[in-house]
Amino acid sequence: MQPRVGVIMGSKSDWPVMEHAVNMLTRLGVAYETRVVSAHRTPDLMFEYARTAAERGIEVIIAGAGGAAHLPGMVASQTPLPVLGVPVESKALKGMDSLLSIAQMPGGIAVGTLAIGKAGATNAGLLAAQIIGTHDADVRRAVEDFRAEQTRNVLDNPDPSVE
Ligand code: RP5
Repeated sequence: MQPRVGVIMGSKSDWPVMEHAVNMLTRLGVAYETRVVSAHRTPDLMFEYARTAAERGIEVIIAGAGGAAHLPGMVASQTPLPVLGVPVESKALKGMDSLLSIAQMPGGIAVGTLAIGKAGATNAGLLAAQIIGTHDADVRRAVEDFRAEQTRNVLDNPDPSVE
């Protein structure tokens, strides 16, 4: 299937977080590709990936990075596609560095910044599907079904002490 979401990350070490984005895309039936693309270790690859993503049929890019996390902003500067940034938790500063690096884009180049870590990666997958759902009824329905199921799960299990 033609990938519609590009899920990239600065290092293989980001995968345990970024796999949650992929899990959500899989659940919602959205085709994706995954790549390690580093802003500082493979800058040429990063530019090539960002510049060619749209013409390859990618519709949304999810970019995860930790520390001085310039990957999402640099990629956003080279593509008209929406870029969703996931701050990966860093050892030294617990991901606050990643969050601020990704969120504090100067006006003019947009990166949609999600929460630090697993929740952010999960929601990046969800938001990518919601963006695609604006023009794809099947994906929109999958998002609506997911949300309805989530609601049902809470309402069907009101007692927190019961497994
Ligand atoms: C960033 O540096 C990556 O996104 C990763 O979060 C962080 C550490 O990378 P490794 O040293 O674990 O490869 O580029």
